[in-house]
Amino acid sequence: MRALLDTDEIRIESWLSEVEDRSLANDVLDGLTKPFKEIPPKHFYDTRGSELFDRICALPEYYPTRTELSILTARAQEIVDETGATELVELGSGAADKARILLDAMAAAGTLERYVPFDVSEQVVRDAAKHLVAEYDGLHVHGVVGDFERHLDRVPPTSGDARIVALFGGTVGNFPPGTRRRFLRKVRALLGPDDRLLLGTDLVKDPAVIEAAYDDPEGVTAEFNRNVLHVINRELGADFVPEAFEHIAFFDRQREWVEMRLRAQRPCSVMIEAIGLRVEFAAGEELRTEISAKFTRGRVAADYRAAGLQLEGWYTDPDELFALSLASRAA
Ligand code: SAH
Ligand code: AVI
Repeated sequence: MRALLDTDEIRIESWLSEVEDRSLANDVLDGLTKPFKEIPPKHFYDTRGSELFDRICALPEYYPTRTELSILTARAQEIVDETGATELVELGSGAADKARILLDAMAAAGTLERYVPFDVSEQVVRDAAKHLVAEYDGLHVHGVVGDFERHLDRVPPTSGDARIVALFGGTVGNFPPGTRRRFLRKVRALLGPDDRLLLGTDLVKDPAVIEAAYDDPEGVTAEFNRNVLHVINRELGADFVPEAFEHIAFFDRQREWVEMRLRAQRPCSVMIEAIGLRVEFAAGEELRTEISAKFTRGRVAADYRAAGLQLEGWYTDPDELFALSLASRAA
């Protein structure tokens, strides 16, 4: 562990070590030598990737962010009053815009003590910590820079009072179904009897609406998608030509998830120096970079049951585009 910052109000620690962290190298070696090439979506989020994601959130086609914000605005006080939470742990915290709504409600209830942003991107954790301590009197921020698939047990122990562990944005849909349930089981281990999980899930709807959200005319999502190639070039000394790859996004109606892919527009031979790997792409060959599962209430409840959690609250918008749900440890 590296302590990145330690003051009266802010502590930030990183569990990502530059020397030992072989995660990108391993994922690239495994993913690009499979018969169907694939890279997990966590590698989108360097500083540029996080900025591109923030631009996606402001696009008119990308309904999840503004819809989740509206649900949260309507329900935050009720959720905080019901849970009595003094602490918010946010996994994949990003710009922390959604956290602010809950922190406002906790401040209004007079319970606000601590915010724990957890993200793989050091910059977003640092920025959130700096801004939030300036905005909320007496707030302590304990930031964790890490991979929530590997470092969830590094979330600091609860202060003893109730806490909310939140995962917003529909990020849980970026895990394949089996991994998703294992992840939720690990999240369960963070919850004491009075703690609650607050989970954002994008809902199944008209495929045209979903596909538009993942293929905007400005090309911001395309640039976000190609960013993973920039990351591999920089971090692993590769020579991808990102512009040679076309952004693809489609809704798989059977699996009810969106897939983002990058399609080679011509044959490409790519050298990845750091792992001594040459990879060939045929013209038209695709690399899967993300799945984004869409949910029904039944699917969320079933995932909770499989992970030892129980659904306690379901909050949605009038058009049922997106849902927030509250869960506790099952008895
Ligand atoms: N919660 C925000 C951001 C969602 S984007 C919102 O709802 O708008 C997903 C966030 O999760 C990004 O900030 C990204 O850096 C982070 N993330 C993705 N994979 C991660 C991982 N494996 N471990 C930790 N953080 C991760
Ligand atoms: C972070 N995650 C929930 C986003 C999603 O919608 O699956 C990432 C994203 N991919 C393309 N646009 C946004």
